[in-house]
Amino acid sequence: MNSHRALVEMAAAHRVPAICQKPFAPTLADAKAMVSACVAAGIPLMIHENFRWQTPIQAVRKALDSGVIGTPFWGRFSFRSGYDVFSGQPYLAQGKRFIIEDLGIHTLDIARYILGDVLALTARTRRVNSKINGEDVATILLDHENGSTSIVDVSYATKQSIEAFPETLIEIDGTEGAIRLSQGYKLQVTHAKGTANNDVAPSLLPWASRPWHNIQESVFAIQQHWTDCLKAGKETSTSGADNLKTFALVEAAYESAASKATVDIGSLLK
Ligand code: 89V
Repeated sequence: MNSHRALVEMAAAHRVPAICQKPFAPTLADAKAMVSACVAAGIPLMIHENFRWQTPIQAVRKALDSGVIGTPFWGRFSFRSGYDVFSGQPYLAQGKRFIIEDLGIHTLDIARYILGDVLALTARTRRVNSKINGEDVATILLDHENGSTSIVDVSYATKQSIEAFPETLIEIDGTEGAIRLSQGYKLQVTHAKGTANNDVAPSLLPWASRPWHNIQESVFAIQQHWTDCLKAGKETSTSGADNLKTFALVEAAYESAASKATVDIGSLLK
């Protein structure tokens, strides 16, 4: 993350389109500077925020866009796991910040992707695992611009009979029905005419392996989107400008957890 600004600015100086891994940058000020550098150079910048490209997340968005549940007024975006993420990525145990910065960033992005941009955020965090430095549990309340309220809850300290890693579970309530994405990639959509149940499992690409195939397929999908947008001259779904709004939620969550106050997102993005 510490290298991102220098590398993106180097790409901008050479007018080379850039993909930057999440988290965007060490600070929101760096991220804003990176967006400005790319705008000034006239090059596209995409943040590699791949979770919204997962097959089950795309299916939830499609169900909501179809209008069958009416206007959404409440949502929950949940990632609760006891998976030993530290054996593959030992650096995750070392940082002062952990779950919001590494994983919650994805969940917050999904909340924005499904229910739209956020006006205000309130967060609580804690560390359950004493062997790591950062927080491994976070509960975040979001006030969306469209008037809906959602909860983003993430945990790496949750031990259940079925380990759901790396699934994001989603509940959306609307004026005419409800959407439930539950463990095992099961999508249930209830509306005035009844209930539809669908399997929205990701495919296992030839080079992929379980349980990571969901994420691996989304990496393929975001790269495909990048090349499609480059060819068509279109802005990517997770452009630098878009991802500033997700990154602001990460910064706001740490600020709110520390101060116990609700953070106004608009003032962070000015
Ligand atoms: O997205 C990531 O960078 C990963 C994981 C999905 C495990 O959070 O760290």
